[in-house]
Amino acid sequence: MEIAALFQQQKKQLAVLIDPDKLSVAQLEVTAKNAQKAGVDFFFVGGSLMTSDMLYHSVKILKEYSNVPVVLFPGNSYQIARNADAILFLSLISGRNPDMLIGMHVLAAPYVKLSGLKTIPTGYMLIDSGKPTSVTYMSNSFPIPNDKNDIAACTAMAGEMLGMKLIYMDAGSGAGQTVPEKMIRFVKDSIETPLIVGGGIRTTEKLQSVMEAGTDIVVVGNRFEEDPNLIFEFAERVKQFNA
Ligand code: 1GP
Repeated sequence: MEIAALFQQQKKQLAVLIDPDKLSVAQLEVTAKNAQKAGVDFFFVGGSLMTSDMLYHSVKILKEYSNVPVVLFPGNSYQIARNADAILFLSLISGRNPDMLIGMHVLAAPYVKLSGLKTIPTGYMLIDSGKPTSVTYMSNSFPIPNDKNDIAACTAMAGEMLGMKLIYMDAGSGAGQTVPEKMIRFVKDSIETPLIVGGGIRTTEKLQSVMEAGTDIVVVGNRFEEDPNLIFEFAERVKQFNA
């Protein structure tokens, strides 16, 4: 199946977020093997700031130890690795920073084209999680207040009308508060586009409740960095939900 079509399935899916700065080669191997065995749907690879120059190598290791599709989730225009399967071509539609809406994209476009990566236009929305996160700081943008469901829904609708193929609501990596279920439901009811939610999801109970609220693709990063064996439990919960 074409990678873009993998995102359009009528079932819940799990994405494991890999921050190449944070995982050693040994940890990457374990994570890749566990994800493969557990039947995880995607790896998302990226971060708001990357200092290690490990992006290409991390993708290589993930692909060596698994068949799970590897999708770049870039924090800026430098995060392009041609050995991945696709790139979320993210526009930060919750913010009003022109660089994050279009500027970085112009810089990245020729390199993305040369890389041959499949691009998946994604409307990226930051949702306030109570305190500043790396991504709000690095993107120089305000997140959507987490009780403003109407703003979130209208932003997602506008993204969809602009042609985005995915909407990604993110509370930010390591967020203390996840995107509220009420907001997820509100947004989900306003769009047809598959909805990705991530940031601060640490338990299978939370995974369950964000799926019940309407999330199509759940992203988990930090919790699996701490314990890659939890991938099995989380993937099992997604499978049970789809059964
Ligand atoms: C952040 O949505 C991701 O961009 C995942 O967040 O690392 O908190 O799981 P966590």
